[in-house]
Parts: sequence; C-alpha cells; structure tokens
Amino acid sequence: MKRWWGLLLVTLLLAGLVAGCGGTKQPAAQGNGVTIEAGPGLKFTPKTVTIKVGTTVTWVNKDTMEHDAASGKVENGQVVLDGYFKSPLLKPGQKWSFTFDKPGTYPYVCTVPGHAQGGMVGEIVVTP
Ligand SMILES: [Cu+2]
Repeated sequence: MKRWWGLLLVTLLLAGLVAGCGGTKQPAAQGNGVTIEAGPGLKFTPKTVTIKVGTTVTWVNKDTMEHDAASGKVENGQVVLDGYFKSPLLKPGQKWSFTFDKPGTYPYVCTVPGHAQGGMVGEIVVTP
C-alpha cells in the first residue's frame, strides 16, 4: 500500500514537471521579443517577421563581417533610408534592439555598401 502511494506521488511529480516545462516554453516563444540574425552571408534570418505592436526586435550579427539594420529599401539600385530606425554598425557578435510601437510594414536594409543590393534586406510587419 505504501509503495503504491509512493509510485503515485512520483507519477504526479513527473506529470507536473512536464506540464511546467510546457507552460514556460510557450510564453517564451511568443514573448515580448524576437531575434533576427544578420548573416552569415548577405541575409537577415528570418527575412520577414510579423510581430504585435510593442514587441522588441533584436538584431544579432552572426557573421564575421560588420552589418547594420536601417529602415528603408533599395530603389533603382540605391539604398533609400526613411529614418524610422537605424542601428549602429554591428561587429560580429554584437546586438541592437528596437521596439515597434506603431502598426505598419517596415522594410529595412543593411547599409554596408553592396549588402542591400546583394539581398541583405528584410521586413518587419507590426500588427495592432
Ligand atoms: Cu550587411
């Protein structure tokens, strides 16, 4: 009888542990922030990110060369910035964050010469 209760207790504890893990994982995935990797190579990953207003986006440079992220786009082969956000030049391993507090679609580029034209562009879609 004693043994049976012990077994039940262990089972309940394990079930609680599993449920607890599931519970903490979900908010982290939706969370208050998302991370975009700059590089390696001339790309942002993921290229398009859809977030809720108030979400903080963090760019992290995963490359061996410098990159940045600035709102704007390539028009006729030229980078045209709109000034909404612009990170400093990020060295390998460095991060920079921006919180989006207005719904909208924000295209952005890496302003290092040649990078945006080489495909290093992305888009943040902010929903209400
Ligand atoms: Cu770049």
